[in-house]
Amino acid sequence: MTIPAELLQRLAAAKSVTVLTGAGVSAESGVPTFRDAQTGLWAKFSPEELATPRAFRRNPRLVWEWYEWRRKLVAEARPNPAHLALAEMEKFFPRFHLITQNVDGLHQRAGSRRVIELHGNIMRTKCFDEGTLVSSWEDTGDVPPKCPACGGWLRPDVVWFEEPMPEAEMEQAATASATCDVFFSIGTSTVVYPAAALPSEALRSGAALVEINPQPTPFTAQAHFALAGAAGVVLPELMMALNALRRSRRVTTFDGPRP
Ligand code: BV8
Repeated sequence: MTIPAELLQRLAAAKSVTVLTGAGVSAESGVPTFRDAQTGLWAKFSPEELATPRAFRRNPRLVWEWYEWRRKLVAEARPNPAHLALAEMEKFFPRFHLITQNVDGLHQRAGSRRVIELHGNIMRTKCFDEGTLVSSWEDTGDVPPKCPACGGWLRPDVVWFEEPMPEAEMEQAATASATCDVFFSIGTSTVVYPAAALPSEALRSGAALVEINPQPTPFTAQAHFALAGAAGVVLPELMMALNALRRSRRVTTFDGPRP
């Protein structure tokens, strides 16, 4: 895919870039997206049916086991070229924010150092009743395991549907979306709110919206640049083109401390 010259120019002049990623960025690592049909044991459930407090209260074992299955899959997954390109992109701009809806931690494993996890992280566990993080517990054979402090159920440290968003992360994400020159929406169907409102925030503040997704989304028509391709293909090409531009124009690494 050829990266539009105008996009390269915008990026070469950009002082602040914000990226929002969704499950599509991890698709090439073998982590199923939410749009992918669930398979095997989980074929008859939709993620929206399982990722809620109600589902957990109704059948804690089922929900816990779904997350155990996903945790094992994520632990065996490796960051793909999309994650690696975004880790490189972080160093390219004076101000760069990476906001992710993903809970797999693959951005961090690819080397991204500052990641705003809007929906938590599947590799962390917390007490369902107290909300406190729990890093180890006795294997009593209970499924879900019990909180060592209060005896309540343990659960994954992710934001379920109809649960409130983490305030600090949401505030950081909203500010990063409202103060950037270029906003990338990558690998997300942009249907889950309030994350899906961030591209609108960026557009309202005058940022150029770049979408990278093989499929159209509700934002494709509003995007200044809609790159219809896989993130693992488009992002490495984008970084190669940006580096070539920098070499050709001897655009030095942006001076000034990264905030
Ligand atoms: C909230 C963590 C308010 C868990 C997730 C009633 C009450 C309260 C709220 C609501 C309500 N009714 C509706 C809502 C709002 C609700 C919502 O938006 N629902 C949707 C279904 C309409 N939102 C919430 O509930 C949020 N909380 O509003 O709180 C509140 C306030 C006070 C008190 C109480 C409540 C919380 C939402 C967070 C849910 N948690 N994940 C877990 O992972 O198990 S959401 C989860 O689904 C993801 O994190 C992500 O956000 C979303 C899936 O979206 P995507 O990441 O985009 O993935 P998807 O599969 O959809 O798309 C993949 C895309 O990639 C596709 O476009 C595909 O084309 C593309 N692709 C594929 N391959 C590639 C690719 N792209 C590039 N390269 C490739 N190779």
